[in-house]
Amino acid sequence: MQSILTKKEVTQYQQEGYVVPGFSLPQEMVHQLQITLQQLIDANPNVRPEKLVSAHIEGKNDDGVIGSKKFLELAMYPPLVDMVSQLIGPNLALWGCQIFCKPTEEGYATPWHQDGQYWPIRPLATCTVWVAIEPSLKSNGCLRVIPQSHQNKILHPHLFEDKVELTLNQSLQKDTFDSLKAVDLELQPGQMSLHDVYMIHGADANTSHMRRTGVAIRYMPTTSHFDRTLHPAKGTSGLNLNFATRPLWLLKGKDVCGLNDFTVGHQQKDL
Ligand SMILES: O=C(O)CCC(=O)C(=O)O
Repeated sequence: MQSILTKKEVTQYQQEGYVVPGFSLPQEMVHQLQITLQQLIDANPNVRPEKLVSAHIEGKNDDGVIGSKKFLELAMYPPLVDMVSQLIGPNLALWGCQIFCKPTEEGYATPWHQDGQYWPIRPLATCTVWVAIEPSLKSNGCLRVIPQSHQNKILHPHLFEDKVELTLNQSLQKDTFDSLKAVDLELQPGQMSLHDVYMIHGADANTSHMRRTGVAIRYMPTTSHFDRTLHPAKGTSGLNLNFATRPLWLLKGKDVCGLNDFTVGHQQKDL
């Protein structure tokens, strides 16, 4: 089978910490996801649309969201799994999926951060596929990355940001990176970016008249352990996260570390 990512794209991810591949979702699939997105928002009137954690788990999940298996189907879509496998290896688990939908005019900002500092994965490893369901542009708060910031595999100190209007209450100290180096990842619906767990990234608030939505799908190599006993950000992320009962799906290969539990959280939630 032909690989989805070109050699150049794989190298770009390894060297820069992110890539926007030439591959994008078929238009009909994007259209269906836009319908599902609206259903998800309507089903969760009390959850901020930037914080729709575990949107892929059908029914009410332990992160407080009523999710849809349509997002699980997206996470399992073979071209996505193949791309991630090209980047982090043949043994893959799906462990998370969050919708970041920033409404018009008052969509929350995402502070500069590294994902790894609030995730219970050891050794720390994850590739996120961020799929645009709506246009994600400079004008409505697209994802911004600091190229090469993943290279030393260092988690820099994060501060607790005590503000409501943020997608995440963890923010990198300003002197740990140069924000002038930021690259805007502008995407049209169906396009996607992939980023490494150590990558410094963030996004401006959406003050425009155009809603901005991405689905962030989290995949880890099974050489790593999703350790349910860890609480890295000690409840200060501002997200409702319940890692203790978060279901994992083995999508490809085997559980190399032998420590991951693929049964927890699956009761009545399988496809
Ligand atoms: O979409 C956003 O604003 C933030 C996304 C993000 O931080 C992530 O996917 O890790």
